[in-house]
Amino acid sequence: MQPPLEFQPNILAVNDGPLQQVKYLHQSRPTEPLEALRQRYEADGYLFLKGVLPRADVLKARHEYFTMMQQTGVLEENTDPVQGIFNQLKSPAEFPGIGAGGAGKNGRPGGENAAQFVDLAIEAHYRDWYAEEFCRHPALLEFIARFTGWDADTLGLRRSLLRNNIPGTKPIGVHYDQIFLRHGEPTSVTAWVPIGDIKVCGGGLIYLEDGDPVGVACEEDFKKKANAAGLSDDEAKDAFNSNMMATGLLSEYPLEFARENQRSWLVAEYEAGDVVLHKPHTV
Ligand SMILES: O=C(O)CCC(=O)C(=O)O
Ligand SMILES: [Fe+2]
Repeated sequence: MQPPLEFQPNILAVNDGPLQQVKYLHQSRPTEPLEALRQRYEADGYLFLKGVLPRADVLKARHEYFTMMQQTGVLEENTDPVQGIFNQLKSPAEFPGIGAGGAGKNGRPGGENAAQFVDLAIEAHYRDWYAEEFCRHPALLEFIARFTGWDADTLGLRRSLLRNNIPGTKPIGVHYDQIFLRHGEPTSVTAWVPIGDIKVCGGGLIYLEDGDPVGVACEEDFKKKANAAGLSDDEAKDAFNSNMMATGLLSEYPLEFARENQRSWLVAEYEAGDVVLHKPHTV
């Protein structure tokens, strides 16, 4: 187990080393026939859709976010907030990403120096430009309603995370989302939405190739262990139960995890307006 790497801007690396053997996510268009899109989602465990949201609407959310965070000194001086350029004169330790395991259980990482940044980053989740306009964007809801066939019954879960890692901070580790949603049936769809353009090395989400069966097998394993240990139903549903890691993660070491499961990590360059949908057990 290695300590986290020094951040190098043009190297695609995870917690335990540079990623070799990466592959790219398959791209889809929201205008393709729904049946083809559904089949691809089932087969791959994800659907990477180009241009679902109007670019201007995504950049508006980005502008609002960075305008709000500017007072913490996170941005390089005399730059436009929408660019989101990190102030290299500052220590990254002052700006820990929310829920990246700093204090476990999506706690408040980083101590006193980081308090203002973390408090504002949490506050951002409750602002209308995020909770209403961005998370409930009509183009997203409309696509999901058609894609799933849920139509008018489509509901947005209130739990949503505005991930905010700056260069070199700790990302969330290897996981599938159902681990955090285990009180419900595994029928939800996650939409992962980049709030801006992200280069391949820029920290966008990476997926395990054919990861859904791996997540399903992990969940089965958790269930077996819970039974064997005599946990009650309620205890077994807790994402942080005694058989799991304190953070609810499968691993902090993506290279090792991919090797053990004999799969590659899938990466992509993302643009504002893109959306990736994925299944509840997709890793
Ligand atoms: O904490 C949660 O509810 C979900 C976190 C998560 O799945 C993520 O950030 O990718
Ligand atoms: Fe997730």
